[in-house]
Amino acid sequence: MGLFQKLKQGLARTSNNIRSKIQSIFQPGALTDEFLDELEAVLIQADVGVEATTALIDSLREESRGKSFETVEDLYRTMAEEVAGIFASIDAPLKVAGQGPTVYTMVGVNGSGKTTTIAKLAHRYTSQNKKVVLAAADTFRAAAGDQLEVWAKRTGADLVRHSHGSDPGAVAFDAARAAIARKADLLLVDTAGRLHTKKNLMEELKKVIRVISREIPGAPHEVILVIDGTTGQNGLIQARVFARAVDITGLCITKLDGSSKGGIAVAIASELGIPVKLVGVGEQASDLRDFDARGFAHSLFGIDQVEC
Ligand SMILES: Nc1nc2c(ncn2[C@@H]2O[C@H](COP(=O)(O)OP(=O)(O)O)[C@@H](O)[C@H]2O)c(=O)[nH]1
Ligand SMILES: [Mg+2]
Repeated sequence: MGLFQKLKQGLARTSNNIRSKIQSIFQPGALTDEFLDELEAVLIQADVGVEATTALIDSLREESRGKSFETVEDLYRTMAEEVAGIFASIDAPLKVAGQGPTVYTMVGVNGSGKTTTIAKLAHRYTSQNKKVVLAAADTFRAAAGDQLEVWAKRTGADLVRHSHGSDPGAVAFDAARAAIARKADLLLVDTAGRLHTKKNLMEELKKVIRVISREIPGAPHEVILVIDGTTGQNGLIQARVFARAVDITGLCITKLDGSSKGGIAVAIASELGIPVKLVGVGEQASDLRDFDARGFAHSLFGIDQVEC
């Protein structure tokens, strides 16, 4: 199955839900205020978030003035384009260093998919014959380093790790030095995600980022917040917490192959103005794709689209 099909299937529950609710209230013709109110509730329930929903409803109201929607499919298409527009307005591809290693740091709560996403990126870049170094800066979870080691071996990436419980800043330092010395193209930095000591975690992340930026000018080129696409509104709350502490440059929404609530991607992008850069659509190394705003938006409304 293609990655786009996996995404579409993963979003099927959300899109079916959205479609059946809209279908039940849709009447051909002009959009009434009553309909728009109900539509608002449908979007909120789909985790699109208050801010994005308000913006969508407002522009739909604007756009539909003097216009009539003959079929509900017309409406889905208009809405999908609007959602795509929210993403497109902040869209930015993964940044790459002009010279020296490009550094991507993954942050996010435990279980969101940071280590897996690093593995997928390692797979992507080693497949392109790039030299990749992984930094196991999640020293909190004993298994995290082991997990990364398995993926390093599998993908042919180098790994820099210290013993369990050691200073993540020191791992970042060694990894940055190693990436430069070995003329690596990519340095991918894994971090811890425990939230019960929120303050310490944020301080730790800041330190990791500080160390990297000191050792490699212009780095990290991306600080990617990894969000589990199945967590709904919790994802928005997590994004606010992380964005307050560190400068998040992009999002990776994972588990969009599962029973995800993809609406959360719209909510975060809209409220925090952070572009979605990557989506995870499975547990395999190849299950990662660059974010495609239109493809995603069309999938959210269950609109058939050719593979893109
Ligand atoms: N179905 C699916 N599972 C994923 C995806 N990304 C990560 N996972 C799974 O989510 C779990 C937690 O992932 P992990 O990378 O260890 O999260 P971390 O704690 O943030 O490092 C693992 O079982 C992964 O296999 C994805 O895109 N789709
Ligand atoms: Mg991990």
